[in-house]
Amino acid sequence: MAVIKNLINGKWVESASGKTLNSINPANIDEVVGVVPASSRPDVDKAVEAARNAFEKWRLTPAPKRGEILFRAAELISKNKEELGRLVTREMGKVLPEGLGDVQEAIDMAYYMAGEGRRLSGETVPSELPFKDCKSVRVPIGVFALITPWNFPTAIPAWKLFPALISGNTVVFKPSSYTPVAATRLVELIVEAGIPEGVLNLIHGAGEEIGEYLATHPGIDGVSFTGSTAVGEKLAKLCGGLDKEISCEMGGKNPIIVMEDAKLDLAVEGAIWGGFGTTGQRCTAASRLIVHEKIHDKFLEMFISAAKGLKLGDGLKSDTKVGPVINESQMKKVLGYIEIGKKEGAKLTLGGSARTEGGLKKGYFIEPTIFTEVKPKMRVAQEEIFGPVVSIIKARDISDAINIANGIPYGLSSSIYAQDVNYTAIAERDLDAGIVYINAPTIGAEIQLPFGGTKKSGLGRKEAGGRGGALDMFTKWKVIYRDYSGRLQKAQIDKE
Ligand code: UN1
Repeated sequence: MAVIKNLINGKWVESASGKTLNSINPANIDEVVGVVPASSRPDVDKAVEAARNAFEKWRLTPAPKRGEILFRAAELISKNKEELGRLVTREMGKVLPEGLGDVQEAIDMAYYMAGEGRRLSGETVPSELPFKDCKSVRVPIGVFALITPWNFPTAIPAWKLFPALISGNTVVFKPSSYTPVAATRLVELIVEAGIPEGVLNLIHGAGEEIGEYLATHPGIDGVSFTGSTAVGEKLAKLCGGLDKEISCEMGGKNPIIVMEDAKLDLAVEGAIWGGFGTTGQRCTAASRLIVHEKIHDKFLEMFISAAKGLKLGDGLKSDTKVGPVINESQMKKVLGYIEIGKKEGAKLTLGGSARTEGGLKKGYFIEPTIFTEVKPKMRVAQEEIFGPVVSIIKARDISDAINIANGIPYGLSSSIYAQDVNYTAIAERDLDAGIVYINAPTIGAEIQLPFGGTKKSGLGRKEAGGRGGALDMFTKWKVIYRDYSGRLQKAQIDKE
């Protein structure tokens, strides 16, 4: 069991109150993975102050030098990948190959953003006047609050930490109180890589206790949040009123469309991975399958038989395909949605219950669950469940399928399986989502392109790399005009 502390101004410290929280293995609730500080407002104040004090020096540290620290962090995380991946599985529950994938995504982001230290490019354009030049440069925003969820205990923190740091911001990082140990291990490795004191501060505690206080703190300039739509929208309202930058990655209700000409084996494999991978606990999870009526019954038969083969269990065991859900309240929420689905007339075709037999009795296990005969406006087809529950909806043709896909409050990820290029081209053009996959499921975005959604899936800037990605979240543009004529030149007025 790990005994974890907060990191404030380069020192590992307990919470001011001395109170603690336990982090529990969701596959075996007798196992305490770590004990962490239950921080309160005075701890937040200290962390914000440390980040403020460190900002000036970090801002002036050349970005390539900041990049070298990130590069060393990437090397250290790579070296410790196996240990970190196992920790992710023990603390969050996802199966080990996915725990390792989580860490790999953090490594990818560290290398990518380390490289950005030698780019961070702006524009140089000609002036309308002689002896004058004009350019735009990216500058850091200041002190960021980074608030992350439990479903990607190292990847999502890395999506925020590395772009924030390479851009010259200092940060106060608050990971989910359900996965604090993995987050701390990530931070330890960044410290080992040489991040200066106060630049990266880590504070543990319950979101209800310190989340809003941190995000709205007068010493915070910007907030990057990933979590539920309800919390994200609330924080965005509060921060907007305080003139703080805020970006939120939130929920999803992501569709896979399966057309009548799709390769069904491929579509079934993708739908299983997208729907039940990570126990459905991804904001990108494929929780809706929109299936053409001509192949609906055949697809269903194949999908159900594949889902029956998914073994529930501890993610560290090599034959486990679906791990537990994260905690008791999530378990109640998912089971509650299964009841809602039954009541509103969807047909429960597979699963639907918690499982407690044998090795499952100490964890939060729910069977892979399939609803069929789902109507597009039912709650199980509209609301994010965040568990191993997939709803299947019949569609008449491509335009019916696209309408159903878009007819939800979310727009994060989407997918189509089809051979006809005209179908896939229409899907590319018309699916209202931040990400569209062709012949691949809704999960598995790569870090070198922007990540984020439309409607209730995302507010503000996007995450990750590429044009329109996280550098836009963590920097602001400054424009510089330099006049070297030695006289007053008047733009728009001088004739020569
Ligand atoms: C999330 O579920 O919050 O595209 C992030 C994916 C992963 C990231 C998911 N790369 O599924």
